[in-house]
Formats: sequence, structure tokens, C-alpha cells
Amino acid sequence: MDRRSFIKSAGLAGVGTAALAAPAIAQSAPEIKWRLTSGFPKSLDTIYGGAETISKAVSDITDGKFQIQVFPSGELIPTPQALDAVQNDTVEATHTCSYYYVGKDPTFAIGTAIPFGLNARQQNAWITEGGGQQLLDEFYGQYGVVSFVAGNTGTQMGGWWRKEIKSVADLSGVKFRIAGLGGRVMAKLGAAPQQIPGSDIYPALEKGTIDAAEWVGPYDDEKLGFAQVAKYYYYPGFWEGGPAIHLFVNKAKYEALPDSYKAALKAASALANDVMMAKYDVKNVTAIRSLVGSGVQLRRYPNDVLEAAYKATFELYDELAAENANWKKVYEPWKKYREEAYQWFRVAEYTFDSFGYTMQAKG
Ligand code: PYR
Repeated sequence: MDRRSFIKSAGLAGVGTAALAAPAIAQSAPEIKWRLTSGFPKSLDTIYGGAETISKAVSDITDGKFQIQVFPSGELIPTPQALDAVQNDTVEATHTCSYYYVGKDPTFAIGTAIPFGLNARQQNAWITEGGGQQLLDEFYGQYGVVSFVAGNTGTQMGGWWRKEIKSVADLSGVKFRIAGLGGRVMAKLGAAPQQIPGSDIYPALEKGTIDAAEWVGPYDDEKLGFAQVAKYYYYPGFWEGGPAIHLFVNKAKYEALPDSYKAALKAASALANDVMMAKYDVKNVTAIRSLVGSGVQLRRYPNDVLEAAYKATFELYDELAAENANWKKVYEPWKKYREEAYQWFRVAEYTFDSFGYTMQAKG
């Protein structure tokens, strides 16, 4: 074969290969457009921003082929209906708190946070490396969704009150907006828990439909304006030591994705998980100073409230374990991890933190 005919046949072979390969390449990188409903208001670049981080990263990783359009809570779907909307494939995904769905099954709370549970590091560790992901996916699978950890707020504040809470008796009859299983604990202490999506809390508190409210922490709470209508700001949010935010995806839609797009969703969620926590850890530092500077009164929940809540919490968990097989299956290994993690974290981490903070406070 001379050089010309070699080039010619190589060229032809090249055309043939390209013609054969093109459909395979198109198939492995199809153009896909999804809609995601966020559980959060658009004004919060922290928690709402998590979905935007996912959307951008997925697009970047797939050269723009896989697009996820993000909608704020309520624009397409109200937060309380978002899980059903994903299950029914009205939208492909939601970025939200699993514990908004405790009305379906209290087990949903474990994926986010349960009272006196894990801090952000521990919750993350339990889910990603401690067996939690598999347990949660078996549970979430009953609702036709798959989950990715995709954010955390860190330990939250305990809410905005118009009056001081000096003992458990002061909780009696108070209409308190609180998310997840914290509401069940507060009810055991006499309060009247209310479940309200983030964007509707301020108007409810302002109008007096509710008496008190918790959301997340200084940065978000300052943006939502709670300080204008309630001046006592309590801590800690003992029902939210380190709440994980999840990306939920319709299972059938997820399974139909090319493997590389599945990997993109996983990587993008992990990125959102890191970015959200870091944002809170920077923005809360300045927001707490600004709130206190504007006259907000910081208060620690009194010990009798914390102790009564602790007791009520573990009674509730035992009741749930006796009546709900899903709860028992996820909670028992979770509790074992919690017990062991507490033993470890109180050695180095806690000593380091508490000694440093005490010395700094002494000046
Ligand atoms: C809440 O709904 O309370 C959150 O912490 C996001």
C-alpha cells in the first residue's frame, strides 16, 4: 500500500469509526434538563445556595449537558409537598430537610437531625462512613427517592421568643414554630409546636399567629428579620445539633442516568455539603455580633428546660422504637454510633474547644 492509499483508507476508517462512535458518545453524554424545588427561600444564599452549588457543579462537570434548574420553595411546589412531587416525578429533585416529612414517618427526622443527636461532623460521618447512607437509602427507597447529603447548618440557635423562658412552666401553651421531632419534644414539655416553611415564619410571628419561632442561626435569622418582632434569642437549638440537608432525587430518573452523571450528582452534593457549612461558619461569626449590637438579648435555655427536654427526648425515642419498625431499624445503629462518638469527641475535641473558649472569655 503506498502512502496515498494508506492515508485514504485510514481516512475512510476514521470516518467509519467516527460514524460508529458518535451515537455511543451522544448516549453517554445526553442533554438532560431537570427541575429542582428547594425547601428554602431564595433570600438565603446559605441554605438555598446549596442547590445552586449543586446545579452549577453538575453543569460544569458535564460540560453543560446536565442542567438542573433551581426553584425557590413555593414557586413550583410548596415545601410540604416537595417529597411527593419528587416521588411522583412532577419534579426530578428537591434540596431540603428530610425532617420536614416526619408527618409521613418520624424516621425521616434521623436523616436531618434529632433532638440531642449528632453535631455536624458526627452526622456527616455517620451518614457517609458510618453505615447511615445505606440505612437511610433503604428507608427513603420506600418513597421512591435516593438521597445525597448536600449541606449542613452546624448547631442551630434555639429560637426567638417575645418573653423570657425561666423554666419549663414558661413553655406552656406557647405556639412555637419548630421543625422535625423537636416539636414532639416541645409538646411533651407543654408547648404547642407549629410546622411552618421558612418563608412563612416571619409574617406568622409578626401577626401573632405564632408566639415564638426557630429557624437556623444568626446569619439566616438576621436576614429573615426575626429580631424586629422578638428580642430574646435562645441557644442551643438542642433539637438540631448538626442538621444535614439532603438532595432527594426521583429513583427511576436517577437510575436512568449515565454513570458519569450519577458521579456528577454525588460530587456536586459533597461540594454543596462543604460550601454550606463553611458559609455558615463564616457568616454566623459576624451576624451574631451584629444582632447583639442591635440590642438582641442572648439567653441560654435554663438547665431545667434542657434536662426535661433530654428526658422527654429519650422517652419519645423508646416509644417510637416500640411502635415503628422503620424507626427501630435506623435509630438503633444511629444510637450506637452516637454513644461511641460522644465517648471519643469528649476526649480531644471537646477539651480543646472548651479550654480555648474559656481562656478567651477570661481575656
Ligand atoms: C428549619 O426548618 O428549622 C431549618 O433548620 C432549616
